[in-house]
Amino acid sequence: MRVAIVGVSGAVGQEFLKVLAERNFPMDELVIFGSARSAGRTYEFKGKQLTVKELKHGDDFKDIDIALTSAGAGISKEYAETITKHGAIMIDNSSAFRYDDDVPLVVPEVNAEDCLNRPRNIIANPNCSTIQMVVALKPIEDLSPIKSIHVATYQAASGAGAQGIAELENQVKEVASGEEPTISKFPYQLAMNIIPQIDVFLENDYTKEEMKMNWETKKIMHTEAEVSATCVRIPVARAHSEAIWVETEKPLSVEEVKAAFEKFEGLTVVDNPAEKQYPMPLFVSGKDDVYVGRIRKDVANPNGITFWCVGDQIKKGAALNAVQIAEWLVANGEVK
Ligand code: 2RA
Repeated sequence: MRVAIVGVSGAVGQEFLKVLAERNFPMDELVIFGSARSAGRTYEFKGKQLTVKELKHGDDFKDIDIALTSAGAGISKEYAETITKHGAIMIDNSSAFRYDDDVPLVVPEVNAEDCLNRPRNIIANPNCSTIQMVVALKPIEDLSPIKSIHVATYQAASGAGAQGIAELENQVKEVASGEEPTISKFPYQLAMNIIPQIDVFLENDYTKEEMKMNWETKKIMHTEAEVSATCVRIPVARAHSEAIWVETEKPLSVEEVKAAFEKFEGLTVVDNPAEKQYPMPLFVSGKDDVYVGRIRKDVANPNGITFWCVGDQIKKGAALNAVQIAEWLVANGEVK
């Protein structure tokens, strides 16, 4: 088993290294690729130094079984053929192929079997804000079909990559010392502020990030239920939070939803209002599971349940989900 990481120097690329090591992913060799700029750098993996190879067209993927790619949609589109032409399965973290009918979009806890139908040998990793939401929606859908979803997100700086986290950290220092904050990745100062815009605005006045939550949820959950999202960037380093309102066909009790959450693989329930216990990004950062809490009946809707959901954006929102897809492929004999 030979695994490749493409885009190893980015925030998600670095997390691939950590997650593969943490989970002791079964492989004989790991090959790491990056841009011309990062070629030659070395990164440690399980006590060994690996050197970044420059990503080029050619036959470097000839003996690769699984390629975990996170170098942006442009690079994914340009190199998909190079990566997959000898049989490697490309698990792509970018938005390049998410909406293509012949590319499955997968969150293993929800729709792992969709991996089996991959005519181009590409599997897409969904957007981070969608991944954590569908992990929480699936056990509800299993109790009663979901009719509609409303969500307000509180998204961390890490969604804009390593440079996003660095920009927030710099701004915090700049603001604290009375300097003018440096703005580059985000449309406005993020420190001491929140920004109700992630990605560009579309014709319907939702942002692309908001509509991704709609399009991707439908594809992953095989549902027609609409998702109406408001996505907001907040000054937190690396875990996204979401307030979610779900309307189901039949009314559900808090107890049955909580029990379903507790049984569901990949979810951890922290919900004890009396002791002020609920998930928060500070404590969920670095964790594998998606955390849920504040579970209650929606007072504005007899068929509604509302709850709070927090997930590490770089882990379950990106690197971990991709590695879990790879693990599923191995466990199900899909990697020759
Ligand atoms: C963000 N969801 O948080 C995006 C990253 N894919 O900016």
